[in-house]
Amino acid sequence: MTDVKLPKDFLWGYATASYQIEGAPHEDGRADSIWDVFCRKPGKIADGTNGDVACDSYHRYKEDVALLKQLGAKAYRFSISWSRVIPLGGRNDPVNKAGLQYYIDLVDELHANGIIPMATLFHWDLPAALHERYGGPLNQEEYIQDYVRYARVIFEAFGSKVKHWITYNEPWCISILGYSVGQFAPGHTSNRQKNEIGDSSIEPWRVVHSLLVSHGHVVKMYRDEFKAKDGGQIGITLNGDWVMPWDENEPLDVEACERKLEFSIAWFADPVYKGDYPASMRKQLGDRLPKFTAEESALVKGSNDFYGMNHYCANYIRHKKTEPTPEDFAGNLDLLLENKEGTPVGPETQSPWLQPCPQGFRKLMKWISDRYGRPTIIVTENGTSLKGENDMPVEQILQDDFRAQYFTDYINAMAQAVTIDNVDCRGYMAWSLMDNFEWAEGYETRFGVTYVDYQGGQKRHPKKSAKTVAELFNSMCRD
Ligand code: GBH
Repeated sequence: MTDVKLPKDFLWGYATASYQIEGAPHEDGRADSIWDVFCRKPGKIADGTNGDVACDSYHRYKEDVALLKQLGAKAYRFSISWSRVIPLGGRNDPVNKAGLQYYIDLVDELHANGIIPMATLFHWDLPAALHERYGGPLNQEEYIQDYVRYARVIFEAFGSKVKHWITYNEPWCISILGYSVGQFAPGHTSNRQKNEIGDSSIEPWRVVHSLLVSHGHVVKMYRDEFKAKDGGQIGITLNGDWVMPWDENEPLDVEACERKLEFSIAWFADPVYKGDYPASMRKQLGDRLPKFTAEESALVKGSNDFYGMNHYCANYIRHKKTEPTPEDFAGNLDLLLENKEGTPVGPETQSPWLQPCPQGFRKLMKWISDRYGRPTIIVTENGTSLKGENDMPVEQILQDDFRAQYFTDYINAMAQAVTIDNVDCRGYMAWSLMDNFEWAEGYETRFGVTYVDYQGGQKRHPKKSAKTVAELFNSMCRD
């Protein structure tokens, strides 16, 4: 392998999210998020479970921090549950001191152990009250004011204790899975077999417009009122997988690859770096895609101090020969796991959408770097599930060679992007610190470098991959 290296002060560690790990949904005054409500609907979660206990991190955050320290992590990316801090969510609703204190204690514990906190304000768990009150991000005007007030409460409470802020985790998932496909909370969709509520042709585009403009407002507030004294950085985290033409000799498949990146990544990143949605989206969606007012565009443009990049895998892309349907969100193309010759993207995992393709990571980093003028990138998630892991005996789970290999290949690909392609990447958070509630897949799918014994009191046992990750960074991060 090429001799790759990373900057000595490269920030590496692990990521989690509130609803996936905390449990204690109603303790100390927390109120429901849309995920608490969604999990109660029959048939929505594969194994019928929910986040009521999860990893019990609300009670075990000290164990989590000790674990991070044991694994050698330099940073920890966690998310804050809005309805723990402001149970009813709104700008005139009371702040829940006990809920806020949980995150302050967590951050203090991280600092006491020399671990840098990175906080996400919103990882999908919208307060249920705001969804009921006015439809959450479907109502741009109401939603923005509530989100900005929530962010203000957080920034005021943490001051300079947190220097890395993420406004949103994966607006694509919030919007498409929550308001088009209906696979995630709040489950809106045009598919009447799944839900009586929703319009997949309109809602996802509106939701994202609200998210982007609210992100812009929060970043402006942070820069105007907090940045000078608190010295932090703020950005949005976007998911995005690599693309390869199904038939590499078919120019229309090659073109569709670019369109897929625009519909899944540039949908957000173009407004953030260039001030408007991509032309390919305007062309297909017409007036269903909201328009930025001059004021909104100016607010959103330039609103990233860093690009938060979540990345897992790749897909083969085949153009469609028919006109796009009103529900289409991908750019009128098929996402496939095999190319024309029948070659798979990579080996199978427990997640039907995830087949590893490490070189795709390097290529996508370069694509982002080129399109957006070499932004600073922090990889805020990367990781894999493992086929059949949940059914293996514990000794075998702890020997997760497949995951260790995934991290070896992906971290090397990232280091190549930095060393060879001159990509400005300064951090990497593996997903995830530990097995946790994998949303609609429940607990059957594990993503952790640490095994969580759900039947045995949520005890944590590091897997082999945790050691691999530390070894990789310890050898790569040097002058
Ligand atoms: C991340 O999203 C999440 O941030 C994290 O909470 C989660 O636990 C982790 O992944 C592992 O899943 O079903 O074919 O429409 C990952 C990005 C993008 C992965 C959408 C699943 C579904 C594609 N996700 N993708 S499909």
